[in-house]
Amino acid sequence: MSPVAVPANAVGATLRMLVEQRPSLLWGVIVGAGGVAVLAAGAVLTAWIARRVRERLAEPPPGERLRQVLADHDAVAVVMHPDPDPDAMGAALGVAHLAATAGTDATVHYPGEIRHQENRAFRAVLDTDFERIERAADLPSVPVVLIDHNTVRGLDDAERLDPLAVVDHHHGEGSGTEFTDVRPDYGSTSTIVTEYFRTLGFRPAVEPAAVGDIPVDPGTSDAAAVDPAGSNTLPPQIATALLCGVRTDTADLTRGCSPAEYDCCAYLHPGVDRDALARIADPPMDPETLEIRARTVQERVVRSPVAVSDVGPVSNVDAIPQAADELLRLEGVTTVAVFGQKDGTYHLSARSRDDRVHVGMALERAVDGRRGATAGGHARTGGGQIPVGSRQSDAGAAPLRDRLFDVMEGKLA
Ligand SMILES: [Mn+2]
Repeated sequence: MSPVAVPANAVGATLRMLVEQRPSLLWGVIVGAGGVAVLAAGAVLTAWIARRVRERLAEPPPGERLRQVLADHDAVAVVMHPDPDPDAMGAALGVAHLAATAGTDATVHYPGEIRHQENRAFRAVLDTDFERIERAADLPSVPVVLIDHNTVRGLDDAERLDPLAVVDHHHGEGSGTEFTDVRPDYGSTSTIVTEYFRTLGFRPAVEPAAVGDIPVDPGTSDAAAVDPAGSNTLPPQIATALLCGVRTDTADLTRGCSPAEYDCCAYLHPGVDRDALARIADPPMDPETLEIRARTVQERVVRSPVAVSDVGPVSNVDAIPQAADELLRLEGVTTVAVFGQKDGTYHLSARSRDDRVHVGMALERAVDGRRGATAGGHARTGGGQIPVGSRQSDAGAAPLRDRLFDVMEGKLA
């Protein structure tokens, strides 16, 4: 006899007893069970109706909403930040293309300068048409889309601008009047824009594979059977630009990456112009930049693990942060500061891979109380400018170097 037989028999016996002695109670149980079943069915039906209603009311994905917002205007101005890097440029080109597919004219603008050799290579290789502006008043009088930053920077009359839309991956309070998509957990703005194309059903146009490339298998690729002139085709220029953006902002998928960056690269891969990508990733360097990098190494003063280097007069201040990156590669060194002089100002750049040093705060302390000086930054990177004529630097570069050592070594609280 199995163990469950006893209770089963007991239940059976109880039921028989009920049927014989209290038939009305049994009917009560049957009617009650029927009622519960009807209620349950009603609940399932209600949940189904509620889900359908929610689906109908649900917001469309961000890419669709942005395309709708863009489509509502004849023209828009896409605005990048004052130091347009491949992420800003790639995402801006992407949004301009999205606008074009929605029948909206889009122009791309930037304050500041495109200086870094990789940024210049991007502009030249991808044959972009970006327009430099100095004031918001220089923009055409059409709604503005802010890319890769969320509050207007680098324009004196920034308060004139009230952006229609904002797409960015930096922390901040900025927003657009009709569309805001700010995702600080993403590695780049280009990732976000790539997601728009993907969710809207765009497919990268397959680029003819270069010699030695792994051929794209149309059977497994998102890019299968794409009509290159089709409206849902992502042109190679845009796919390549977006991939460049992801690459540089994440240091080749090694820094600040989310799974979205990997998905984005896989999606773009078949449509990327690999020759253009290589030319942008490894552009020729102008002689001065290379010389400043060499001088940074030669002129370094090391008090392990801190190194400081004074590179003297420079004409291209953009080489200084690159020189700081270079110096940080030195074995035994985890924190560096590099400075050079241009037009009566010290330009300063610092880096650290030591968690005990907050570079931005250290630089703020280094320039504290110096008239006309500005400095700051993040935990690992920072920069600043100090007028050469100011009190501290009157005596030359040596006191500045000593002070940098002190703040980097944590001697000045
Ligand atoms: Mn970015």
